[in-house]
Amino acid sequence: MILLLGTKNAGKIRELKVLLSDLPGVSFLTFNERPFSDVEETGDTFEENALLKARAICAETGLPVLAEDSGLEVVALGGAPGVYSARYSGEPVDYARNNALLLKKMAGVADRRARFVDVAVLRLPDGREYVRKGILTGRIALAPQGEGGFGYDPLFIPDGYDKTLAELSTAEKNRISHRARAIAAMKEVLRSLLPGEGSSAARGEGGAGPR
Ligand code: ITT
Repeated sequence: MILLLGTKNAGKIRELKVLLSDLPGVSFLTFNERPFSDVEETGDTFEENALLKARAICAETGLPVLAEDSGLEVVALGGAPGVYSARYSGEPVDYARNNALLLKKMAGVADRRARFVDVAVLRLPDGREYVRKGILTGRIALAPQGEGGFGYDPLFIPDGYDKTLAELSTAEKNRISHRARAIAAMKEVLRSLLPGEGSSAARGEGGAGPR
């Protein structure tokens, strides 16, 4: 199976390639090998936006597409920046400016609970769709720390850690992240779709149904 990664975000592509590296029988194309148009993210939820991206890129390319929408939800900010995470401080996307705005909004706020959410969608050219979600809970740091990862990683301390995601190695982030969790579930679907495999995950046995 050839699968197109339906994202233009370099940080996501870097992580997805590692997370998906142990899937024999599936080869991956990125935007670099098979370019596609930008998709307007007009949905109110991560799931709606992930579906919009997967459907549009699949329709444009005729390829199976794995797209995702992800972001940060901060409890004290009523779930913001949420689906606006990438462009929280305006266009063009600027991670340092987003982090500065988040810190400003969180100045003096004692409740620093937050979570990362990732909704992955696999869309096949015949119209089948699979949706899988991953969550990572944690808290917002008082100042940016670390150089790794991307986006809000320098400000996000996962539960059970005293370091930000940007201070963890890629391998450590990939063991716990919202993206890793969504992709682990999607890998079960992919494995079941490959010839010669049972299709229980794709059929939805064990609560992992198609959408
Ligand atoms: P595509 O739509 O092309 O995939 P995008 O960057 O626009 O790229 P999203 O709309 O899903 O993707 O926005 C994701 C944003 O959420 C991203 O820009 C970061 O600000 C934040 N984010 C998501 N996952 C993250 C992670 O693992 N670490 C840090 N920030 C993350």
